[in-house]
Amino acid sequence: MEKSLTYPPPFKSNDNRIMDIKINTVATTPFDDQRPGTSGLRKATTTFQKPHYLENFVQSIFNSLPTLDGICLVVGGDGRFYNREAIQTIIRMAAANGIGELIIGQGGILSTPAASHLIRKNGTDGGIILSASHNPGGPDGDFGIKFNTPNGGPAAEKITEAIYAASKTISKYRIATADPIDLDSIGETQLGSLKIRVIDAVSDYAELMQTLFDFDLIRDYLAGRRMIFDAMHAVTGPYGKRIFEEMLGCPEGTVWNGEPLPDFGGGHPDPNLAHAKALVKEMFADDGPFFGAASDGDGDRNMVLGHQFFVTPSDSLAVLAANATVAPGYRDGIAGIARSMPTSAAADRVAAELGVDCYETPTGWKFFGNLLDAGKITLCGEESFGTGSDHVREKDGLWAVLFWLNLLAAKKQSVADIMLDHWQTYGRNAYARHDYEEVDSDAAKSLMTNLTAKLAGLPGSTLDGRTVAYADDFSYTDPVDGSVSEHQGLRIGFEDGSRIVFRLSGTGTRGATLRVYLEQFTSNASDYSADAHELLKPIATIAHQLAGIEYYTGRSEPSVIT
Ligand code: VG1
Ligand code: CO
Repeated sequence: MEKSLTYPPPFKSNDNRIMDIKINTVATTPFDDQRPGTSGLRKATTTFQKPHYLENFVQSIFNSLPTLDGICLVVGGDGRFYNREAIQTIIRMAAANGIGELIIGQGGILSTPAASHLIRKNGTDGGIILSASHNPGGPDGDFGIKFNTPNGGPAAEKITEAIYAASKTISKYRIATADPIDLDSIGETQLGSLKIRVIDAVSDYAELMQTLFDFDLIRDYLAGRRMIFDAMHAVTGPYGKRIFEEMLGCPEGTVWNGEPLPDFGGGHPDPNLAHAKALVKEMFADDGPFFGAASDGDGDRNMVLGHQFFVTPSDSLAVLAANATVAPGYRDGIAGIARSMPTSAAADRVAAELGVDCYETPTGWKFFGNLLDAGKITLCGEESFGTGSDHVREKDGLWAVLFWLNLLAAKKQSVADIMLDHWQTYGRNAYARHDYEEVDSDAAKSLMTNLTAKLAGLPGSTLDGRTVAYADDFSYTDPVDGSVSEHQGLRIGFEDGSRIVFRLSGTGTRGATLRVYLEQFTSNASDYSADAHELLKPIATIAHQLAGIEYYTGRSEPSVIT
């Protein structure tokens, strides 16, 4: 881990405001629903607004740390409704718990990858990220909170389980009485023994990007070409404006929806074909831009589009891996690749060609941390619009967009041509995810139980003309620390290279969300121009029948296809 700043960072005493505090110990009782999911604790905003709810969880995080004495944490969020209130609470609790310093993004804003970078760059003891990522925000939307460890990544399961355990026995929390801290002015404030440093949220991140990509090449290439970056009124607005419009010379207006809003402008800040509709329409217009991209609520997801062309996230990981050396940060090649289990095997084919290892992990970025820290992988990704590398320990939306721009500038080809070339070399893993949202939780569990019981009998049998090669309940043993994570999704693989995966979401907040992941490999050139959904129709039908989706959920169609 690089530590380019000294720690603790120098304290500028001429610029601080000193505020007195009174420390209170508040009696509380546990909530029974504070188990972090795929990515932190995510609940309806109204749940977080219940008296003691946020405080209990924050104190549970604190109670599970080895020490609090004088430690430094990064704090920031995606700007959604309740972000500022939550940060003020965390500040007062940090002051009362003997924490030494908080580094906070201006306005309480930090994208998830920028927070990860700040933790690493300043060598802090971790960070708290306030986000429900791609879930809608606002008083009727969702809120979330996540703890990241000193490597910059989401806490591993061992730690999230310790936080959960602490939340079940909590009886008191410590909080200071103090005036709200000004989060909008850059500078330092002293609150009792706690130093609060409000910093520019964008600069360090933008600097990091300049070390990884050839900004001069990209700037020259973009001159006279039109691209769009849709920040979806979420956290990447300020990052996108600085990087695309100020540093890379794109005209004003290149960044769409660039102002972070507490309710994301009423939208669903999830960068996919279903939720970034206006961008997709513009990209598919006859005179549409050559390149378009979008990011999610907290800036860790990305969607990449060419003119009249959509790149699946699984393909994006494979293409970036195959061409990594075009970018200065990856000029020496990559050590290995990891993908989450439901992500298509497109990256595996590239890894095999490059002669590097490819790891298959459970869903969620926390499972990449050990592999990245151990230097076993350089790139990693998920089918859910997440791509990243060892530059931070979170997925990184803008990083992926810049990587694509660097690639386009180096190859001087369209997005569609790059993708077609890739398929001609490696074959195509046609891919889609079908989500059944807000289904009855018990019905979803019954579906999974019933399907699990069928798995053992499937291998060797034939479903609609396809022979099942394997069927299992995915279990992962971390190659670095040996920890085992079970029940990570049901996989059914066929001899022809197609695959169906079933999982229940760990980020949804209402009922259950059933995710069905469909993959079909083809090396038949006539399939390269075909619609993925056409190619996947036969296995979608198998999935429906095998799991009894309509029987259990009452749904004949998914709510969202991505
Ligand atoms: C979803 C995605 C998963 C991703 C997670 C967090 O989880 O499927 O790949 O890591 O969201 O992404 P689940 O359990 O609902 O399938 V983010 O951008 O919401 O932090
Ligand atoms: Co996100």
